[in-house]
Parts: sequence; C-alpha cells; structure tokens
Amino acid sequence: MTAPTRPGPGERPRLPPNQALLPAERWPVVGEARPRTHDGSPWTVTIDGCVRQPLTWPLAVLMARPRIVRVQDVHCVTRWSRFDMAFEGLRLADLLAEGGGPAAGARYVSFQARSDRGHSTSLPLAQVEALDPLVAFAADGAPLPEEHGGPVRMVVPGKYFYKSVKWLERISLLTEDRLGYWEGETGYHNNADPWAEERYIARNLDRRRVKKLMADRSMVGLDLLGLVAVDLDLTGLRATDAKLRNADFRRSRLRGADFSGANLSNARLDTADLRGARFVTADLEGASFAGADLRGADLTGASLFGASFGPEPPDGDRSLPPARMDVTTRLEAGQLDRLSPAQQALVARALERDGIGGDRSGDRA
Ligand SMILES: Nc1nc2c(c(=O)[nH]1)N[C@H]1C(S)=C(S)[C@@H](COP(=O)(O)O)O[C@H]1N2
Ligand SMILES: [Mo]
Repeated sequence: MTAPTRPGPGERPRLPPNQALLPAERWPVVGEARPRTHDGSPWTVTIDGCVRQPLTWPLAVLMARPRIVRVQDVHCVTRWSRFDMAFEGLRLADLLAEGGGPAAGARYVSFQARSDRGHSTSLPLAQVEALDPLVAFAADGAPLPEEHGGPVRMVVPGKYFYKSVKWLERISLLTEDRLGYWEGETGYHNNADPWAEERYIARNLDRRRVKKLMADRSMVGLDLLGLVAVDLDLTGLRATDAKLRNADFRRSRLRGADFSGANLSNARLDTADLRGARFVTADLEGASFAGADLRGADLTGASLFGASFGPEPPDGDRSLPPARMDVTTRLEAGQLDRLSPAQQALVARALERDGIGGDRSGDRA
C-alpha cells in the first residue's frame, strides 16, 4: 500500500522543491533525541478532548495488535527527503473510531509527545482524515530506534516531517487550533506542505532570519512576502516600514505592536488583539479587521481605502463581530471618507460616540 503522498506518473516531480534525496541508509535525527527522562510511569496513549469517548491504551496493548505497512516518502523541512520508507503501525482513524470518533465541534487535532519540553504539533481534523496518518512502531522492518521516536510515533504523509510527533503520548481533539512547538515558537509554517514549500511563516525567510525574527519580535523594514502569522503570540512586535502586503495575522496577539509606515494592504488582521498597536501612516488599503480589538490603537494617517472593520452581510463572515473600537482608538474623520458607506456606518457604531478618536480631527486646519 502506498500513501497518496507520492505523485503519479506525469504529475509533479516526486521530490518537492529544494529538497535533497538521501540514500536509504541515512536517516538524520532532527529535534529532540529521546523521550521524557526520569519517567517511571507506564507508557500509555490517550485520545481525549472533543471526542465522543476519551480512551487510553497501555502502549503494549496497541503494539500487540495486527499492524499495517505503509510505504511513503519523508520530507524534512531541513531539506532532506527519503523515498519509500516502510512504516508499520495502526491507522489513527481506527483508534479514533473506537471511541466513537470526533464529537461535534472538533476541528483540530493536537499530537503531544512524552518528552521533556512537552513537544506537540497540530493539524486540522479534515487534513488528518484526508492524510490517514499512522501510529507507527517500526520502520523498514525494524522497531523504531529511540532517537527516531521509538517505541511509538506519528507518521503523517504529505507534510514536512515536523507534523509527525516522536514518542506519542496524547492526541487531543480541539475546537480551536493549538500551535505546536516548531510552529508557535520558532516560525515554522503551520500548514507544512512540502509541495508549496511552506517551511517558515514567510516565503523569503531562511532559517537564520526566521529564528532572529521570532527571538527579537522584529520585522522592521523586512519584505515578508506571503507571511502567514496566524494564532501567534507577537505581543510588542516591531514592524515599522515592513512590507506585509497580503499578510495573514488572524487571531494573533499583537498588543502594542508597531506597524507605523508598514504596507499592510489586503492584510488580514481579523480577531487579532491589536490593543495599543500603532498603524501611523501605514497602508491599510483592503485590510480586514473584523473582530479585532483596536482599543488604544493609533491609525492616524493610515490609508483606509477599501479597509473593512466588520462583516457586511450577505457576503461577510457572519461568525465575526465588528472590530472593537472606543474613544481611545485614534482615527481622523477624513480617513473614514475612504471607507464604503456600510463600513463608515459600522465604524461609527463601533466607536459608540459622537466625534472621532483622539480629538485630533485631521480636518482642523
Ligand atoms: N517529540 C518530538 N517530535 C518531533 C520533533 C521533536 O523535536 N520532538 N521534531 C520533528 C521534526 S522537525 C522532524 S524533521 C522529525 C524528525 O524525525 P527523525 O528524528 O526521526 O528524523 O520529527 C518531528 N517530531
Ligand atoms: Mo523537521
């Protein structure tokens, strides 16, 4: 049986872009090298959260079951790939079904490791269902060595290998995503599609630059083409004069961030925490702020042509409320002229008062 990760003849090339093929005998160890130390408790695997019935199995029980073999290619984000690795284990789908499957509202799956840093990764439930990952105990005919996740790891086809947690201990179904270690702390892309080269949160960053960006929380002056910074904690981010066209900051924590002079045209800032953030003279044309918290934010001098601060029925996403704004949100009356009448009305309502923020009307002179 071959997983759908391998493209058929005449389709895209088998090796994803900018990957190097390793010989079969080479298998680099990436990330943590051993499971939690000083843990005498018996190894169990649990499925919990948004499921009909949570279940815990002693590892030995799972390992005693009849296994399937799945041949698939492995692509590590650090640019090596291996073809035709034969993993042996149980289909996650079968284990999930034993507890009656996901409960209503389950949308994400978080995989947690029995490791010292509480390592985890996550995927949307729909992708888990489509990719059909394995709970694996062996590779290429031998039990998984400890440094490769033995005795038990996830193997998820079709994603960079950081979506395959080593030393699996818990699988939690969630209504909202919970970013994993690499994705939340170190700037790795949350979708991890090797064919789209989704390595880092921005396309044109390399490992060194993404590391520095996450450590310093600074994007000052950078050109961050294709930035996908969804769900991240970027409190206090410095992003003055950054090129962030089409950037996706949905649900991120950006309290006190400084985007002054930045180009955020068509950026998505929906449901971001933007309290006290600065957008002075930023380009916000076509940017969306539905459900964002803009209390204390300063949008003075920003260009707002086509920007939106809330859904406009019937097209808008009705699940999102309008942006939260109040007297501390700074905007000049003249700036609102650039918004559509529906958006002007929505902002006026959101501001909940006469007059525009900051008492510094741009029309004064
Ligand atoms: N628990 C745990 N799982 C993990 C990691 C980790 O650091 N800790 N690293 C991930 C990364 S980045 C990769 S590429 C693969 C590496 O698996 P390997 O060491 O068996 O090659 O494991 C993934 N799973
Ligand atoms: Mo990786």
